Amino acid sequence: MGQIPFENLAVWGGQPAFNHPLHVGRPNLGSRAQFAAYIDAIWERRWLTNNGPLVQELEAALADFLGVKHLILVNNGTIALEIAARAADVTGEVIMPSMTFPATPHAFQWQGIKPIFGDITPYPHNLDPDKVEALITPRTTAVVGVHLWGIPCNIEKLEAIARRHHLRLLFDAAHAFGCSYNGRAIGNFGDAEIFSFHATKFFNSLEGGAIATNDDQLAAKAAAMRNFGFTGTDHVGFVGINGKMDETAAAMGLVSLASLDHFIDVNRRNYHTYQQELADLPGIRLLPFDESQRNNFQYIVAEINESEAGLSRDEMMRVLQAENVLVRRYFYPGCHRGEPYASTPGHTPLPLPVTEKVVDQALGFPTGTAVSPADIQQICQIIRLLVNMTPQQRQRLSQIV
Ligand code: T4K
Repeated sequence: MGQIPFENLAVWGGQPAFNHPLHVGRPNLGSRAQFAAYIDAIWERRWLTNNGPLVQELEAALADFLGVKHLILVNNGTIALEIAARAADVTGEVIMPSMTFPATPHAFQWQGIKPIFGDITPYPHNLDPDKVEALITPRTTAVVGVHLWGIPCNIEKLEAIARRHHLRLLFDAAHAFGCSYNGRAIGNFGDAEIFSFHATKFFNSLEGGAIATNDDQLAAKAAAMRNFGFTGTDHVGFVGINGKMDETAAAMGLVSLASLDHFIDVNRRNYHTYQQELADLPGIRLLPFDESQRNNFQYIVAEINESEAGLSRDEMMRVLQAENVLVRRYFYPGCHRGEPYASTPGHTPLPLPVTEKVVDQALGFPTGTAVSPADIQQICQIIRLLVNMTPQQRQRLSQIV
């Protein structure tokens, strides 16, 4: 692969390095023929939704895969969080990180439960358990940990806090399907964990999500709540919502499940390629995975330290995007800076210094089955070029991006 001359960077108006966009979150696709066969069968059966046979088949397969007692499929990860919160009787205030996708706080705020943002640790980018207790008030009923980038929270410490203060413990495991903690599959921790199977997740059901729990009572409530609260024909036991997954989504989930190992192998290969290519570059810190555990490697995130790399995360992002490398500043600027949390008091009672730093440094890179090792080598060549700029080149670049 040829070295790209500085003069040829697309920010100066030249041809982008890639003639098609490389996305973060480009969907992984399994067998099209298998999907078509499922669709034919759906047609034949005329059973489209409302706990159809494919939903039941996928539920059983996923519960078995995770070794969890109950897995309740729903139509997306946000609804999974909303239902899990209600089924666990969460009210008042709930402590969670700000460093997450807005779906996490919104799922609670939407039902009048106040998100209280706590800081994260520098690594992993998850709720810092040592800063949780200072946020507990008489109104607190739950802690929500987010396994960001699929890297598990410090579950033991969060469990101890929840036990000590009689709080519910939920995990937003939207990124962590297929990952493990101390050898046990994510999905088995806290009162419940939720997954997202959105198109951009490495394992997708078009749109979709799930609640996983080993608590029989919580599971029964959640299953009823996703279907308007029906606990039997003509009998409504709880307030409910329409959270049902339809048969086409379940078909896609089954197709994705058949290719799960392949998707993880590709993600692992891509991660190792980035690791190898970026290892010696100053100021670029690829977030590591603990390879003694199971990982899905679906989010490739690096922290860009401006003083060491010689350019800021945002400058790097603009150069790469001009090259058609659609890197993302997940999750800039942090939920606490978005509405309604920024302008209603009390959501951020304590400063979030680590979050503030991470939201300014984190950059997500393209991966998945639509990205090849050669693509990654080329992306990393551009990054190398940027990190090795002369002071004059640096100055020129800073005037344009
Ligand atoms: N908790 C956490 C921690 C989450 O990250 C999420 C969702 C949730 C809860 C809620 O789960 P869901 O209710 O969504 O099931 C995307 C996803 O929409 C969202 O599911 C995900 N997290 C989040 C991290 O990423 P955006 O706003 O970044 O999506 P968008 O449209 O910019 O797409 C991302 C990239 O993927 C783009 O470069 C385009 C590409 N793409 C996307 C789609 C949908 C494709 O190439 N093909 C496609 O079909 O939120």
